[in-house]
Amino acid sequence: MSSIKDFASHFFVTGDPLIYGADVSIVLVSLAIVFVLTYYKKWGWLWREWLTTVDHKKIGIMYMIAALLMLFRGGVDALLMRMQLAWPNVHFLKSEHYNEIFTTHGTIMILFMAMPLIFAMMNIAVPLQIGARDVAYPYLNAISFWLFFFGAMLLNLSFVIGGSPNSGWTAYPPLSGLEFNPGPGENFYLLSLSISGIGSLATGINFLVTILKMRAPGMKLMYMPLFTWSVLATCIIIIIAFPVLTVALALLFIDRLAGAHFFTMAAGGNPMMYINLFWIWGHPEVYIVVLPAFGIFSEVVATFSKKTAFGYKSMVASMMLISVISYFTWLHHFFTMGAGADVNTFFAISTMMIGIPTGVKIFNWMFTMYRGRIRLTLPMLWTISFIPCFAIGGATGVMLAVAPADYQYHNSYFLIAHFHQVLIGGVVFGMIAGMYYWWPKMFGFKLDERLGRWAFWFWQIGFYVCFMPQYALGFMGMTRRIYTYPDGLGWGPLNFVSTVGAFLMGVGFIFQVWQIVYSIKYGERDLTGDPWDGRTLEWSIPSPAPHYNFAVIPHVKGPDAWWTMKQEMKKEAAVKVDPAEIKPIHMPKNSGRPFIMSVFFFIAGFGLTFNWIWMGVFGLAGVAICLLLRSFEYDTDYYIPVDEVKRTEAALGRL
Ligand code: HEM
Ligand SMILES: [Cu+2]
Repeated sequence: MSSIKDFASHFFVTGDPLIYGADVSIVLVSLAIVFVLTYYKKWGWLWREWLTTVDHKKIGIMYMIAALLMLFRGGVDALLMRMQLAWPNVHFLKSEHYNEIFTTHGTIMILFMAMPLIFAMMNIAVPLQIGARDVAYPYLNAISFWLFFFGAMLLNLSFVIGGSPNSGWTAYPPLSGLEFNPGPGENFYLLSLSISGIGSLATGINFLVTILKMRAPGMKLMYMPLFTWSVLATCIIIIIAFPVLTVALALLFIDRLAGAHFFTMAAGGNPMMYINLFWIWGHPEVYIVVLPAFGIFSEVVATFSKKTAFGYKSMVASMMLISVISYFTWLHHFFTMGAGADVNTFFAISTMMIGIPTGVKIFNWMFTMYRGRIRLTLPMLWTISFIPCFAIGGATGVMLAVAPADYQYHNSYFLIAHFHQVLIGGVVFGMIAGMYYWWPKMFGFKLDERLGRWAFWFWQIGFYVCFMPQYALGFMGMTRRIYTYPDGLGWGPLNFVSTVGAFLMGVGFIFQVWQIVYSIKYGERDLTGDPWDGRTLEWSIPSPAPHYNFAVIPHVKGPDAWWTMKQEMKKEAAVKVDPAEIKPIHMPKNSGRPFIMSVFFFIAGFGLTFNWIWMGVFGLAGVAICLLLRSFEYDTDYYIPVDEVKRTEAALGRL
């Protein structure tokens, strides 16, 4: 009995009411899901329609749902931290617990919220924008999604089983090494990021090939919508950056599992090596998440100003430039670690240079709006609010890039305020704009404007109330990653204000949940397929798109393909499909293997986290078998007959 208890207390996290609460809610939510699925007999539907799907639109929706759940989890972490810091000498969270929370918050927000959210938008929009029927490798696309999903689940599990990582989202050794950090926490971090990282790399390759190879006839590169361009730039960064991360994580894991010394001074290794590798990925990573947001803003501004994007070519050039320069800035993350004046100067200048193309883009968005017929819809509101927010974030970024001054700001709350300003103002606002913009395309109805405006204002006001005081706190000497502070430093009031702001954003999020639930019932249906009077091809087909997307692949004659088609003929005529042109459509078949293979990855990751080699081997063997089976599979695709396409299109009023 006592040995069981011993084992269980090593295995399950105990001793904290918050964690018992989480245990209970995990069990309850799981039971509720199982009950609902069984009661409504939905298991078969779930498996056939979703878990085995290779349709990019459904994969995009699953990414979006998972990312919003992770935004909730990361947001709860954020609120817990802000509660802890609201007054001096609070003892709500223990120091150890605070460390775990800022670690999981950062990790989840960047890797399991921002990344999947951009993958969601890519999946939902890119194939439609370029007139394709799917991505280049639909089966691989499903694998990418499930690897991300199970990677995220692995990290989330650490909260109740084994214990969370606690050395920050950057996991610098030696703190994250075995000597100072025994136990499974860091292993959870390393393995979950590795598993989902494979998926991200595959997504980068998949979309690069899709954009280069799958465009509709006539769509030259310079005719592509700006969102597609932003994804192309992003994919290039992903393909170069992610392998570096994987190597860094693998080496650190080998240090921990097998006692190697890549990053331990003692036996000839060097922690600086890890720090370099991490940021060679980490800096480009921030552009991986922000460039697609730039793409979304470009689409939204053009659509809701009724104008072609101003300075298309300079937009493209600036994105490509950013994707290159972002590789030469990584060292600004450790100006204070002794690289010397020359090296610091190089990286200070390269960092500041990124401001130039970014500034070009900001001016282009403003010139697009200038004299445009602006409609203040929800996507447009979020886009307009992004501009000042990102301008301030960019300015404080340039302040941080002044190497000697960074000795003052380094690891202070000034930095915390800066990166939240660009990550929330850029990435989160951008993805929310994209979500509102493409929502009718995904689901066939619009999200309610009135509730959306409440959400918007709560988010906006909350944002500034939360983060502006933090710049001041940074100047007052408050450092990051401290779990409490003494009275008498004058930090109390500003921290309290900041916490209030965080909760206002929380209210904004609740409004959005309400907005979605409300709109499912009462949202305005989109019967035209083109609710915003759009400019790009995704608006030329019905909402939601039939699963083959285009009954007849369009011919593209210039930029803003759909807009020109609408100009040339009446809109009713433009959406009509010529029955003579319909041919059988070649589509990939669904497959359960991406899901099953990712479960094996999860098992391997879980086993290795606890150093249970047998379980790791078992999981990896499962992965190998899945791969092997796939290579002997020939029955992977099928044709949709012409009749069926005709029937579908007729039902949608397109024939
Ligand atoms: C929604 C409102 C948010 C609030 C109130 C918030 C709050 C916080 C707080 C209090 C910290 C810890 C600071 C410290 O003690 O050192 C933190 C750290 C961090 N946050 Fe957020 N956050 C929010 C959203 C986000 C988003 C959207 C992202 C990324 C896309 C993000 C990324 C990070 C990262 C990377 C860290 C650093 C973690 C570390 O030091 O290891 N946060 N945040
Ligand atoms: Cu950086």
